[in-house]
Amino acid sequence: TPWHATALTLFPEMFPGTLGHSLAGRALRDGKWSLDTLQIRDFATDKHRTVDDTPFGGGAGMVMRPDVVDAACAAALAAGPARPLVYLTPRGRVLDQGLARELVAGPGVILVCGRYEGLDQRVIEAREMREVSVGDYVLSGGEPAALVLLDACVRLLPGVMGGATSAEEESFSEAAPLLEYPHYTRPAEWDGRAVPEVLLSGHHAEVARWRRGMAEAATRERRPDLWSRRTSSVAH
Ligand code: 6GU
Repeated sequence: TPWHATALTLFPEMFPGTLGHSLAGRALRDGKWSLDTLQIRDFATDKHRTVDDTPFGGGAGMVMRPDVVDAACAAALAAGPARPLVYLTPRGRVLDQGLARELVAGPGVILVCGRYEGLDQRVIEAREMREVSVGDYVLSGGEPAALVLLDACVRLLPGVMGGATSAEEESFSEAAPLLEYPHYTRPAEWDGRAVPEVLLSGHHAEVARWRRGMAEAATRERRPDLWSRRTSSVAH
C-alpha cells in the first residue's frame, strides 16, 4: 500500500494543484503515492454548514470550530491507516529536510488546512496534531503550505526521483548541508557572459573542487546559519 496523503480543507479543488505538473504529479498518476481530500464543511452539523465562529475574548477574524474539525479528523483516520495529523500553521516547527524524511518513512499524513485565524486550540491538543510551518511569513491558508510539504515528501519516495540526481546525493541530505554550486549549460557564451573555464576543461577533479568551493562560498555568504552548523561539527 503506497504512501497516502489526505488533505482536510475547505478548498479541496486546490489539490493536487501545482503538484499535478511536477515530478510528484507523475508519481501520483503512476500510483507511487495517493492523495485524497475531505471537505471540512461536510462535517458541519447545522443547516448553514457553519465551520467557524468568533473568537472567545474578542478580536479579529474567525476560528474553526473544534467539533467540526474533529469529525473530519475521525473520518480521515477511519478511511485509511493510522497516520500522523499534521496541522499547517506559522506557529509550527519549520519544515526541513529531516522532517520530510521522517514523514515519508511512515504510512502517510493527514494534512489539516486551516483558514481564518486557525483552529480552536483544543482540537489541536485532543488530536495530538503535529504543527508544521513552511517558513517565517504568513499565508492566508494552510493549503499552499500543505502542497509544499507534500512536494518535499513525495520526491523522497523510492522510484519518484529519476535519473542521475538521486535524492540521496543532494545538498540537504546531509546533517550540515551546503547550498548548491551554480549551474551552467549551452551556449558557452551568452550575452557577453562566459561559462567558467574550469567547467569546459574536462578535468573532473578540478570541476569537483571548483564546485565545492562555490558551494562553500555561497553557504558562507547567504546562509551563515547553515555555515555555522557545518564549521561547529567535525570532519567533512
Ligand atoms: Cl503552515 N500556514 C499558514 N497559514 N501560513 C504559513 C504557514 C502555514 N507557514 C508559513 N506561513
